[in-house]
Amino acid sequence: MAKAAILSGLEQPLEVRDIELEAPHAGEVKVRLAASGVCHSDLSVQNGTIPLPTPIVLGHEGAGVVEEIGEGVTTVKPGDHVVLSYVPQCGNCYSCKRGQGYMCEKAGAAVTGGMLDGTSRVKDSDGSNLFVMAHLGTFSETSIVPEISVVKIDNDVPLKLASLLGCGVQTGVGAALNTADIKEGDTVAIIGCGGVGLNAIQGARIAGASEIIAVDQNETKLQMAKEFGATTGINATEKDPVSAIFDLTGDRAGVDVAFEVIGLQKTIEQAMQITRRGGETILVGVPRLDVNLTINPAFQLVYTGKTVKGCWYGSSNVQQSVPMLLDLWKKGDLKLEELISRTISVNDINEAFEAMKGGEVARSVIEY
Ligand code: PAD
Ligand code: ZN
Repeated sequence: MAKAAILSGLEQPLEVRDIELEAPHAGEVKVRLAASGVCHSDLSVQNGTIPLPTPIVLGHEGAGVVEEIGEGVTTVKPGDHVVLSYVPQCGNCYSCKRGQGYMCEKAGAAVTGGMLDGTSRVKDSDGSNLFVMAHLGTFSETSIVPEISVVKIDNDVPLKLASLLGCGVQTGVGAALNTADIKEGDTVAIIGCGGVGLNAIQGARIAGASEIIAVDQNETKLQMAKEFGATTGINATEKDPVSAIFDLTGDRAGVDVAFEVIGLQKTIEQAMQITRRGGETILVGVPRLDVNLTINPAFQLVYTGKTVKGCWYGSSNVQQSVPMLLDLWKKGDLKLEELISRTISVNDINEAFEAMKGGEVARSVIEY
């Protein structure tokens, strides 16, 4: 039995109650969660931006301790500390073998809300099956997850900090280090400085960008952005970010790399506009499925030599990037503690969603 936060339908508040878990099947692992970050993508399932079946245990950014392993599991054993990856990475498929673990062919099954074979390991209090987000469902004290969704880490890393590597840090830092091609001395802009955007900012700093322009509509976020490495902040409620960035970049008319980390049509268009000729636009925010762009290919892509790139999970291969990120943290180059605005109990999940809607927090982290 485990206490979990369940979404029963669109726009419903989450309900916290006990669930029952089966033993892990072959190739699966039972993990006792220590912590789970609350990401905007969880909220996006609740409001329908990311369509997933319900009733579902949300949460996809977690870390914990392996409690039990299923048949054939070799990479972890009970007692191991692990970060959960919201993208399973098998290491053997076409994408994984080409260094694109974030596009692993096993990952498509996540839309079913089940395990890799589509079936459920979790039952509600009335005995009916529950779905889980991203094969994980980290808003639960305990979870059954695929072996290929766990990354073993050293036992001395605080699990509360490690949980953030499961999504926000991996995605944001990876967007800057892997998806984008930031060169030493580049000027970059980040539109949206929440839990993911702040990590794109610190990733850009690590990649050697010399000017980092942060755009948000919340003054607290712009303050945080500066702590994470932004050199300039633009409050989008006070100034039009596009003309402000044209003013800042002079004849170049835009930044070398622009990141959109919200998922709105308007801010995606802004990110494309503020990208200089020959520069890159990196789309990280997850838009609603009905958002469409009108692109003039001659002026916006061909004559201007611009690239627009989608970023899924920071284009990360987790077995390599998790230890790399922890090394950066140990050296003091990567901020993790500073991302945690609030530590909460799973019972406070709806308040955490409200705080996220209000733009008040970088990350709320549930501690179990
Ligand atoms: P968040 O809610 O913590 O941050 C969003 C930020 O955007 C907040 O600081 C807001 O104040 C700010 N904001 C909102 N509207 C505007 C606006 N019009 N102009 C300027 N600023 C604005 O979210 P998050 O950082 O957890 O997630 C951000 C997005 O990234 C979200 O769409 C999420 O689903 C997506 C995501 N993508 C991946 C991926 O792999 N691509 C992974 C994880 C999250
Ligand atoms: Zn996320």
